[in-house]
Amino acid sequence: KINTDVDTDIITLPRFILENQKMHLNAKGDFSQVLNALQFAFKFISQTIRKAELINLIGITGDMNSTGDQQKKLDVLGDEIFINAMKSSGIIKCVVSEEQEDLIILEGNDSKYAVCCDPIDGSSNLDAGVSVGTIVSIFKMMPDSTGACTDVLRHGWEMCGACYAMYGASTHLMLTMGDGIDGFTLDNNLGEFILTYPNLKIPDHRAIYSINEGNTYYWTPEIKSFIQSLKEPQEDGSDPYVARYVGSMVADVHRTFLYGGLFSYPGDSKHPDGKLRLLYEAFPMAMLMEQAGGLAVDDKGRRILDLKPNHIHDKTSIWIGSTNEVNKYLNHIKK
Ligand code: P6P
Repeated sequence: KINTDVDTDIITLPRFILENQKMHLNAKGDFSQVLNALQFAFKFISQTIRKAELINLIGITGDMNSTGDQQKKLDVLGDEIFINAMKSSGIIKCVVSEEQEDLIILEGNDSKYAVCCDPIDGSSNLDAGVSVGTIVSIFKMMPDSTGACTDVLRHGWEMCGACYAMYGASTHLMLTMGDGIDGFTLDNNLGEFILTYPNLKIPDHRAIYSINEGNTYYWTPEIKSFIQSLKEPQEDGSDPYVARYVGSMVADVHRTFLYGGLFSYPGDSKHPDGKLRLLYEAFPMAMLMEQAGGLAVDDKGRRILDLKPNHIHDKTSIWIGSTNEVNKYLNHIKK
């Protein structure tokens, strides 16, 4: 007798994409092609990372990447896997990658979509077995463009989609196409992402703050006093906040989606614009967070999605998470 409480009607990502496409009457299937290319890249990177220790990929290549970080072999491989997958879509013309100094134009592809990514975000933690991830923003190209920076140097609200994959104990995928967010988990036996967090909403409050306190000395007085205020009993009598910081943005923001709370990488006297990149870290996480019912602003309180980069590797400060928690920061800087 077979265990009958097993769900036999699972929703795989391909099925989810197809059902979503049918809901958009004028959809020709192009966006579905973009998502299929992305999901292949995530599966391939996931498998490569998990084998990496075995085929000894982790180690320093000795090269420096465009952002000056010491480049690890896996960064290079993740970047190559991602770019090849985008090329295979046939309709992604431009790719921005943290690992590439300049925008990449994919010859032979139709000029329909531009994709920006951090192929392996948090890779400096990889050797320690910490979860890393791939973060992606998607723009529909300008109508008459054949591929140029103007296709991606746009406001965050112009994105048509955003997603991240997190390579942890399991491989998770959070995806938005502008109508809520949905979470998937990779079933390695099926080789498919399965819908596990349909229409995810972030809790509107949670006393968890996530920030690198090693930078305290370099923060502005306002940020120092705000973080200090979270460590004391709150005005409503509730306990001081809990601190949680992994040091891998995907891991810290993924926890924030599931538990609620506040993640921040603020600017400081060493890095006035913070450390995180606007196009392929802050923008995608901000779109996903707003679609999940949260907020994302910079140190000055400006909505991340209203910002517009001047250069493809521009950085921004960021405060992102539950509405009540981000509003606490906004109220503090208004004082
Ligand atoms: P710090 C990882 O290197 C990363 O780009 C993000 O994933 C992470 O949030 C941040 O940098 C951590 O930076 O200065 O706290 O080590």
